Amino acid sequence: MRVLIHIDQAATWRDALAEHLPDAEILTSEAPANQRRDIDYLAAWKPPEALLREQTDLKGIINLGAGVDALLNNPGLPDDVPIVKLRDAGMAELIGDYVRYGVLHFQRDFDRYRRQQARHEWREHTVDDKRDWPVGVLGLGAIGAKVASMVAADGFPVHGWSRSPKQLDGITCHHGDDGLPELLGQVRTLVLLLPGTPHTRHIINAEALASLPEGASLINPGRGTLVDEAALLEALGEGESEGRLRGALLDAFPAEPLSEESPFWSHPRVWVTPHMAGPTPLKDAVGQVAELIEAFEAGETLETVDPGAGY
Ligand code: OXD
Repeated sequence: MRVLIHIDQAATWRDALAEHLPDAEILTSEAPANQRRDIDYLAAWKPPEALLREQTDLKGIINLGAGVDALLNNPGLPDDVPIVKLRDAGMAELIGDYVRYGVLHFQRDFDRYRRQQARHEWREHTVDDKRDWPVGVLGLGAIGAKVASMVAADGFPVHGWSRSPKQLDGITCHHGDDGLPELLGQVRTLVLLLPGTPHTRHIINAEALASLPEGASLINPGRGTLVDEAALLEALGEGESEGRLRGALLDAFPAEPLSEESPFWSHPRVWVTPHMAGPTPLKDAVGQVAELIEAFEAGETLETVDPGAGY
C-alpha cells in the first residue's frame, strides 16, 4: 500500500505514520514526480491542484484538518474518491483554549485595560459575573460541542446552535432558521465554529450582528467566510470608543494570509491571530490517519465527507 502525505513538515508526519503502518510505503509530496505514482491514499492539508490531478488511482483521501472547504473547492479534486476528515484529534481542545482565552479577554475587560495602558490610565472596571455572560457557539460538530462544553465548565451559560436539532449536556441548544436569532439575541460573546459552506457564507451579516445585544463581542476561530467583513467593520465602528460591537478576536479570514491593507490589522478593538487556534496535533492525528487507512483497507463503512453539504 502506498500513502502520500502533503502538509507542512510532511517528513515528520511520514516518519510518525510509518510507526503505525510498518508495511506501508509512505512518501511525502516532495518526493520526485516519478515516485509519486500508484498512490492508494493521499493524506493532505490543502494539497495543490496539480498534486491532486496527478493521482489517478486513489482509494481514499484523508483531510488532515477539520474543515474540508479548501479541499472541496480545489478544482483538481477527483469526483469519485471518498474523503474522510480528522475528527477532533486534539484540535478541539486547542480551539477550546483559544475561545476560553477570548471569552475571558472580554469578560474580564483585558481589551479595555490594554487600551487604558496605552494611555497610562489606572481605572478598574466592575467585573460582570460569569453567570450573567452567556456565550453562544455556532456549530455543534465534534469541535463546537467540545468547545461549548469547555466554556460551560468554566461557569459561563452556553447556548449552542446547529442546523438540525442537537442535545448536549449543560448547553442550551437552538437549531434551524428560527433558533439563530433566538440565540443571537441573548449572547454577550459569539463564537463561530461552523464549517465554511455555501449555506454558512455570511451567516454573520448585518442583520445577525444587529440581533446581538449592545456591546457583544465576537470570536471567530472557524472560517472567514462565515462573516460579512464589511458588516462587521460597520458594527464595530471606528476608533477606541466601543461601538455596538465591543470587539472581535479573529483567527480566520476569507483570504489568508490577511492582506496587509486589511483594516482589521489596525482596528483598536480587533485582535488578529494567524489561523493558529487549532493546529492539527501530529501525535493524535497520525494515529487517526492510520486507523482510517486500515478501515479503508478492511472495507469498513466510514463516515465520509458529503461534498454537497460541504462537511
Ligand atoms: C482546520 C483548520 O480545518 O485548521 O483544521 O482550519
